[in-house]
Amino acid sequence: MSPSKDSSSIQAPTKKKRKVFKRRVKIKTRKRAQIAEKKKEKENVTPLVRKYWLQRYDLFSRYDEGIKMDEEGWFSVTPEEIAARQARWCAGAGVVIDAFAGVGGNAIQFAQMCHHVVAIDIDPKKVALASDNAKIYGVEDYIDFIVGDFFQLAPFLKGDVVFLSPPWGGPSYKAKESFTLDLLKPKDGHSLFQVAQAITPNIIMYLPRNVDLLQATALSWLSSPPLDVEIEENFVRGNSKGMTIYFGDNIFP
Ligand code: MGP
Ligand code: SAH
Repeated sequence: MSPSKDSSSIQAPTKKKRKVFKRRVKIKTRKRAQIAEKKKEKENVTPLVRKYWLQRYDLFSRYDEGIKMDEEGWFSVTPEEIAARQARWCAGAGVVIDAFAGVGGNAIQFAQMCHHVVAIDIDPKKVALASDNAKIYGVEDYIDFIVGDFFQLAPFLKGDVVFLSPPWGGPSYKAKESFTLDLLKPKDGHSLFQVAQAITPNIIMYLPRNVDLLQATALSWLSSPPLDVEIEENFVRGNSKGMTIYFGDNIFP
């Protein structure tokens, strides 16, 4: 007959053992949460978004700290290096109005180089994402986020620079041999420029790399005397991404 186990012989785990066990459970739980998060992230990466997801660290260098995007955000956000360059043009400016702020790629960079940013987007989800993203960069206190239509808000806005990166009609913009300003959404580039010009002559436009440059630079003639214009083609890792056109004098106190 085998001896039955006496309950009194089962020893309670020592304090040290309990600690080790607790730590193991904690690590396992954390790992499980990380796997679930990665799975969720991958699920959000639709076939359309995949190409942009692969460039995620060019879009936001601090992507892994919790940057959040939606589909339109993925294909529209200005890569960080380009956004930083655009912000440098108006370094030291008082108030920059980011009229189409999206998930915050530009607003975050303006907030790092200028005094204050008014970031507008018509889509409340974008504003929520941009606000969370701004926190990751520690600049949320320098940005006023507004959910609204830039065209309706414009008459009430005051600022030293207006930044315009409107929708280009999705990634299919490049199918056009020459992207004319009437293709910009929700209004043509001409109307958009006029609305911005009523706020300030210092306007930055981020446009497709196939934009009709003659047409875009001719916007400067809407002012008398015509505004100074600078054109810049923007590259990331040697690949052209867009054109930035700077109007006005970049003289900021
Ligand atoms: P892209 O041409 O769609 O991507 O956008 P990419 O990686 O250059 O792919 P390729 O196959 O053309 O080589 C290039 C950049 O344009 C993006 O990173 C965004 O900054 C910008 N962009 C693209 N779209 C569709 C928009 C848009 O609708 N609005 C704004 N403001 N920017 C856009
Ligand atoms: N520069 C941004 C991307 C802008 S994409 C970034 O780096 O993240 C263009 C944005 O314009 C979209 O988020 C879209 O919701 C917004 N939009 C479209 N129509 C608008 C309007 N009438 N007023 C304000 N925002 C608008």
